[in-house]
Amino acid sequence: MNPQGVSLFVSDLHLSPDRPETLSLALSFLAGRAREADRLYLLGDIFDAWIGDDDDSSPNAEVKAALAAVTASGVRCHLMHGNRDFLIGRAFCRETGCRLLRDPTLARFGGESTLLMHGDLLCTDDVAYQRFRRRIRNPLVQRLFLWRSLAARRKVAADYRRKSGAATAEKAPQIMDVNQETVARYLRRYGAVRLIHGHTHRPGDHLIAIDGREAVRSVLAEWHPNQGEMLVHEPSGWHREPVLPSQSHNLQGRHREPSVTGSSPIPSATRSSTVTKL
Ligand SMILES: [Mn+2]
Repeated sequence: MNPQGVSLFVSDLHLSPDRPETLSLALSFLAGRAREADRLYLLGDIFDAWIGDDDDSSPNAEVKAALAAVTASGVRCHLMHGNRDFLIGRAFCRETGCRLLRDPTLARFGGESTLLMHGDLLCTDDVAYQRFRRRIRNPLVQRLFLWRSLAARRKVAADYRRKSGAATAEKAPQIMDVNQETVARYLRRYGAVRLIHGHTHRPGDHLIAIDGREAVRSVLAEWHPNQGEMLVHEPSGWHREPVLPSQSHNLQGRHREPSVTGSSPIPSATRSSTVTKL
C-alpha cells in the first residue's frame, strides 16, 4: 500500500448508546472533515461493543449509514478490528464500503514504512489479556458465538463488560501500556520507521532508537463527549487535529462540519528530542 494525498487516522471512539455526544461528534466528523480526505483509517474500537453485523440497534445503523456516505463520496475507508469491535465482519464492509485491514498492516506514507496496529497486541505485560485474546479470536469460538440469538449475544456482552471493567480496575497502570520490547520487535520485523496505534488511551508521539535508526510511535487519542482527535498525514508531513462539536449543532439539530482550531506537528523520525534507546 502506498497511499497518496491526505490520510486521517482515528481510533477508540467507543461509540455506544450511552455516549450520544461522542456519537454526534463522530457523525459530524464523518459528514464534514472526513470527506476532505483521500483516506480514512479507523484503527479499532470505533464501537464500544460489536456482537454481530446483524445488530442494527443504535448507534450501529447510523454509523454504518454515515460510513457508507463517506465511501460514496470517494474517500477510501480502511477499518481495523479493535479488542471491542473485532466481530465486525463482511456484511458490515459490504454495507459501508470499508475495507478490513489486518492487524498489523504495513503501509507507506510519504515514503516511510509505517506499521498500523490497534495496539492491544503490544500490551504483552498483560499476560491474562493476551491469553483471553487468543481464545476469543479463534474463528470457531467466534462462529459459535455468532450462531446464537441476538438476545443471547447481548447477554454475553453485558456479562463480559461487567467482568472486564472489574478486572481492568485491579490492574497496575504499567501493565495496561505497551511493552517497549514488543514495540521494537514489531518495528524490526516489518522494517518500519513509524508505528501508529490506539488502544492505550495515552496519546503521544514517542521517538525510539532501534539499531541505530530512529522510529516514531504515535498513539491515537480516545474520543470524549466534547473532543475527539485525529492524526493527519499530508504531503507536508504529520500533525494532530482536534475534532470539536460545532457550537450551533444543538440549536439547529443537524450535523455540521466540526470546527477545527489549531493543530500540533509531530516529530519526524530524523529530528530527535527525547529518544528511548532499544
Ligand atoms: Mn482497544
